[in-house]
Amino acid sequence: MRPAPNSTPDSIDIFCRVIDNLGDAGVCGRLTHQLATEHHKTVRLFIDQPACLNQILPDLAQHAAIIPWSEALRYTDTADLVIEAFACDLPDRVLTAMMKRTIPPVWIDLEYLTAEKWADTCHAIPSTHPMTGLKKTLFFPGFTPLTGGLIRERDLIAHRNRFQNNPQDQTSWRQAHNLPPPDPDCIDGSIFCYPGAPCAALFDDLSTYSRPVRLFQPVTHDYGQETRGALTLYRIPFLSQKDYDRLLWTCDVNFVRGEDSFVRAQLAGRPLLWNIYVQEEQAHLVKLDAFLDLYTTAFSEDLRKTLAKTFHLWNEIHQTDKLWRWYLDHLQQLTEGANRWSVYLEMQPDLSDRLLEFCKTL
Ligand code: TRH
Repeated sequence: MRPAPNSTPDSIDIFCRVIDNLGDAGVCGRLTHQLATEHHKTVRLFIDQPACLNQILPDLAQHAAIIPWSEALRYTDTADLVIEAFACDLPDRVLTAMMKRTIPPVWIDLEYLTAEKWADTCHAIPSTHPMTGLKKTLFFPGFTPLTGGLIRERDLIAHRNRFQNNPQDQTSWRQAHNLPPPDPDCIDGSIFCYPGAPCAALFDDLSTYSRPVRLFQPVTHDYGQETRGALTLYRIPFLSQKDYDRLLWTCDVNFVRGEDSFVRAQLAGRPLLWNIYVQEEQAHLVKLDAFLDLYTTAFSEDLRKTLAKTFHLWNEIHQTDKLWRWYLDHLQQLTEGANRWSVYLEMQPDLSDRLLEFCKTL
């Protein structure tokens, strides 16, 4: 039975099919973890590639059931809340079980993140599923109070602040990952991007920078270290999500991609450069500009324009323009802007709270 109005669901099923890379599993695993550990819900994550979670969320199975997608074909009991992530198409068996309940579960279609304005109006819109007559509601993560918000663990910002204000903690963490300690003479960055990003132009430019630059790049093989002029690139083993946060927190600038690392970099309160996931008909560029419009609202006009250009350069493979040095020259202003943005996000309820609040309204 679904819980009475004004209460939140006790049990939650999340369905996820991995399209590519780690983002879909990363988002669903993170949400599963938070709903189980902070909200004390009974959560089952049905996922077609459970192995993706081993490295990024090694302790998830201690808190929630991780169930291979094939098991959904034997699905009988639905949870109070069913989350279909990224329109992954629930198996017929699941739809049948949902229809069989006297009071059907709350069915949420958790969508991809966008800063586009329409997300404000399309968020939380219900529709009737044509085949089953069940009600399904679109849930759009986003940056404004009118959207579904962003995943942000309850203590994340307190942990981040403690870590960022404690050089010893940062040094110990770095030592454990074979990274050099923080050094005020150096600029440290993390880098996680798609193969299409213009890394060659970036590395060229940074190798002649006026200060040493150290870039830390999590990779799955070919670990090692390479120095070219002012730039040293450290290829380190891929991290868990928890450690990846610490990497973002300890760096002066973070190159991130996709969706989840992009959000975590914003919550790190440090400047970022976003390598956006390419979509058909250049739809991703509209998404990129929508984000920049919001993110740079409080920046000076000059900074705003050049920052937007830098973000665009980072998304064009054949780019040879050299704006990276400009970026590093303006790190202080960019850090102030990144902090303001993080505070703006911190003031809003996170996605899990909005999701559970939404269930109460039904
Ligand atoms: O991996 P991504 O490119 O993921 C996605 C998918 O491609 C998806 O299909 C697409 O729709 C979406 O992007 C927009 O990038 P993302 O979203 O940043 O996910 C990476 C995950 O990996 C995230 O949860 C953070 C995690 N991670 C670690 O845990 N450790 C690491 O060392 C790194 C670099 C990342």
